[in-house]
Amino acid sequence: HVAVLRKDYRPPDWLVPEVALDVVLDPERTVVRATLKVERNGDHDRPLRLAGDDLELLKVSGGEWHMDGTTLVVAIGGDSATVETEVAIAPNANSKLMGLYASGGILCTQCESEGFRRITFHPDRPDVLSRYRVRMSGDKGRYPVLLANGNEVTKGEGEGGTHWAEWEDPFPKPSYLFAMVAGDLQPNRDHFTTASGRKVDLGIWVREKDLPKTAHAMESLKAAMAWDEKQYGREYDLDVFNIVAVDDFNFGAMENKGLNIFNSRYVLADTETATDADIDAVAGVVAHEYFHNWSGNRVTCRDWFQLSLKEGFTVFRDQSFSGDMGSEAVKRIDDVRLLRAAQFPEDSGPLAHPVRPDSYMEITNFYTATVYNKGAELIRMMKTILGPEKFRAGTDLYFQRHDGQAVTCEDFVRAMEDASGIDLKHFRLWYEQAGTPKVTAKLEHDAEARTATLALTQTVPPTPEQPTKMPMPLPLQTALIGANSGAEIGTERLIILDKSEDRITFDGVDEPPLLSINRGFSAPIIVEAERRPGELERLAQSDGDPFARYEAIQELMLRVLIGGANGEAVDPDPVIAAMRDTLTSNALDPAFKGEALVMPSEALIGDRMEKVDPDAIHAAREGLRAAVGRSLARELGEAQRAGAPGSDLSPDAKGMRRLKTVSLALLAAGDPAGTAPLAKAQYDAADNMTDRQGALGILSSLDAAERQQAFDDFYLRYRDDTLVVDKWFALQAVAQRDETLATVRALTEHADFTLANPNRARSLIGAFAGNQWAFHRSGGEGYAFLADMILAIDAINPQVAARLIPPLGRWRRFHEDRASLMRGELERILKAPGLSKDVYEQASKSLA
Ligand code: HT7
Ligand code: ZN
Repeated sequence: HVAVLRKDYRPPDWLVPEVALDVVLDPERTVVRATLKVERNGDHDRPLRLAGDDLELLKVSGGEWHMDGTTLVVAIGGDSATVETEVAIAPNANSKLMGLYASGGILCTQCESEGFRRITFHPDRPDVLSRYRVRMSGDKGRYPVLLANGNEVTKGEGEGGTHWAEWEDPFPKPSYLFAMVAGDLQPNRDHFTTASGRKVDLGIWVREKDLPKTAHAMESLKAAMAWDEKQYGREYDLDVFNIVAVDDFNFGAMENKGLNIFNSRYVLADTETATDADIDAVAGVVAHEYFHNWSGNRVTCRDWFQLSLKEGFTVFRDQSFSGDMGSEAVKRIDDVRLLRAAQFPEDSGPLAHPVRPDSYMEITNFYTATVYNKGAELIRMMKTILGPEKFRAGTDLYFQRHDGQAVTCEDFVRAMEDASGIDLKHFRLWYEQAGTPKVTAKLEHDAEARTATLALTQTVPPTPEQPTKMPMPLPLQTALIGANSGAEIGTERLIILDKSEDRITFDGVDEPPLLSINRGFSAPIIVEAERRPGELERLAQSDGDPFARYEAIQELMLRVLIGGANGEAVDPDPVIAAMRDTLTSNALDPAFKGEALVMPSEALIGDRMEKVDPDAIHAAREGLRAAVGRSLARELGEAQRAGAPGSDLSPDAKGMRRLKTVSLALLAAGDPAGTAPLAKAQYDAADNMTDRQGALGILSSLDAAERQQAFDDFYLRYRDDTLVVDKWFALQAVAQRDETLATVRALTEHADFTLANPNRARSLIGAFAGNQWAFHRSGGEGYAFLADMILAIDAINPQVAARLIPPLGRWRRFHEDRASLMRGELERILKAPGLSKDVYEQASKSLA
C-alpha cells in the first residue's frame, strides 16, 4: 500500500467542466452512462486518467483507451473532448457503503472522499469542479421518489411501471459532493425565506413512520439558516434544500450540495426516544452539514490534506451555533471533554498527525478528532487572537476571495491576515506540528512591590515523524483572583506564549493571587500549574469564568483519583466539600452543576498517569464516587427528586434532567443495593428518554434484580425502533461489571445484531472497546474479541473496521503484561489474508 504525500500535489491535467449522467436504477445491476466534457489543463501531452473502483466497464468512446489497474486511461488528441463511458454497478452487494448502495430498500450515494469512482469513471479529486446534470430512471413502485443535487428540471413516466427525473445543479462542484437518492420516502416540507427575500423549499425525507420524528431537525435547519446569515453573512443559494435519512451510514452525515444525506440517528428525534444529548446532537449535525454549503461546498478543498479547511472551520461554526442556541458555558465544557477524550489520546499515540497531515495511505482514516476538533480549536484561537470583528472581516474576505474555488488551509490563514493586518506567520505551526503542547505555570506574589510574576514554559512532545518541535503561539486567557476577596484583580489578559519560556508581570496585586489560566480553554493544551494548598478549592468557589471553575473542580477530583490509583493515601474531603458547594449553590444553574459533578472518566485518569492501571483507576474512581454518594446523600436525593417535564427543552430543564441522573449515579455508588429501587422508579416514571436511559445506564452496572427487569422492559418497549435498540446494546456494553465481556459476546448472537449496520456494530463493539475497565480486564480476552470483530467487520466494511483499531494501538500506555497482549492482537490482524488498506494502515502504524 503506497502513501500519498502532500508535497507531491500537482494541479489536474484535465478539467471536467460538465458531467451528464444517465442512471438506470436496479438494486442488483444499475447501469451508469456518463458523458464528460474534458479540457486540457496546461501545456502537456499526458492522457486523461479516470479513477474507477469496483466498476464493470461496458463501453468507452472519445479516444483510444486502456486500463492501468483500475484507472481508465484515454488518449486525447485536442485540447478538449467528450468522453463517454458505460458501467454497471451492484448497489445491493455494496457493503462498504461508499458509492451507490442500498439501505433498507432505499438507494443512496456516499461519495466523500473517493466514492464517486465507485459510480462512474472520473478524476474524482476535489480540485476538479463540474456542472452536473443527472437523469435517474427506475421502478416507480419501488422508487417513487428520485432526488439528486440542485433543482429538478423535468420528469416523466417510462415503460413497464418505470419513471424518471432529471436534476441539474447550477453550481460547479467536486465529485465528492455528488448525490442521488431513490426510494419510498415521505417529506416533511417547510420553507425558509432568506435575508434577501428568496423562498427556499425545505424537505426532510424519511420513511413514512418516521415523519413525526423530523420536527426537531426541521426547526434546527431553519435556525441554522438564520444563524449563518446573521453571524457570517451567508445566505443559502439554491431554491431547494433536501435532507434524506438512511439507517446504514458510515459517518454522521454528508453535505452533498442541496441534498444532504444523513445517518438517521442525526435526523430522527423526539423526547420519547431520544435523550437531550441526542436531540442536541441532531441540531449540531444538521447545522454542521448546512454550514458546509459555504465552508466546504462554495469554497472547497484543493486536496484531501486540506480536509481541516472545511471540517475544522465547520465544526467551529456548529459549536458556536450550539453555544448560541443553549448554554455557551456548558457547550464549551462538553466540547473540551470530547477533545480530551478523543483528540488528546490520538495526539499522544501512534496515529498522531498534524491538523493538515503530510501523508496518508487511505484518506478516510484521516477523518479524525485531530482534523475535526483540533482543527476547530485552531479557528477558535485565530478568532481569539484577532478579536470578533477582525475575525468576521477575515471570513468575509475568505468567502468572497475564494468563492467557487478549491483552496488550502494556507489560503484561509492568509485571508485572516489580509483582513486583519495581524501577522499569523508563527501561528501556521499549529497546522504543521502534531502533539499537544504542555505548559507549566507558576505564579509568585511580591506583596511589597504589589506585583505578581507568572513564569511559563512550553514543550511540544515528539510525535511520529516529528521528533523535534518549535514552540507555538499559545493564546492564554488569564486572570488573577484575590485569594481573600474572591474578586478578579484587574482585567482578564490575553497572554500569547510563543517561546519556550516567558515571565509575565501583573501590577497592582494587593492580596495573594490565585491563577486562573487558559480560561474558556483558549488554547488546546495541557496546563500544569503549580498550586498552593487550598488554591483549587478557592477557584472552585470563586472563579468567574465558568469553564475555569469547572476545571478547578475537575482538577481537585483528578488529584484525589490519580493519587488513589497510584496507591497513595488521599483525602476525599476537599472534593466532597467542593461538590457540596456546587450542588447547593444558588448562583449556579443546574446545567453547569450537572457537568461539574461528573467525575473525570477512567480513560481521562489513565491519560494523566505514567502508565494506565485500569483496575487501580476503577477502584479509585468507584471509591471516591461511593464516598461522595454517602456524604452527600441528602443533597443528591433532593437533586434527583427534582426534574423537568420531558417536553421542556429549555437549557434549565435539560440541566435539571442531567443533574437528576448524575445525582442518581452518585447515590448508587454510595449505596448500590439501596438505590436500585430508586433507579428502577426513575426508569418506570420517566416521561422522556433522558430520564429513562439515565436510569438504565446506572442499573446496567448494578447487581440487582431491577437490572434485568429494566433491560427486558426496554427491549420490549422499543424493539421496533432501530435507534433505541442501538441504545439497548450500548448500555450493556458500557456496564461496569465482571460479566461485561461475556454479555457482549452473547449479544453478538442476538437476532437484532449485525456487523453490517455501522450504528449497530459501533453500539456494541465500539462501546465495549471504550469501556476501559472491561476492555482491559487482565488476560487479554477483550483484546482478542475486538481483534476478531475488526477482522469480521473488515470483510464487510473496512472504514468501520479501521475506526476500531485505536483502542488496541494505545498499548504503549499500559504495563508490559497488557501491552504485549495488545501488540499480539495487532500482529494477528496484520497477518490476516485479504486485509483492507484501511485496517492495514491503522494497524501497521499502531505497531511502529
Ligand atoms: N464531510 C462528511 C464526511 C463523510 C465521510 C467521509 C468518509 C466516509 C464516509 C463519510 N460520510 C460523510 C461529514 C461531515 O460533515 O464532516
Ligand atoms: Zn463536516
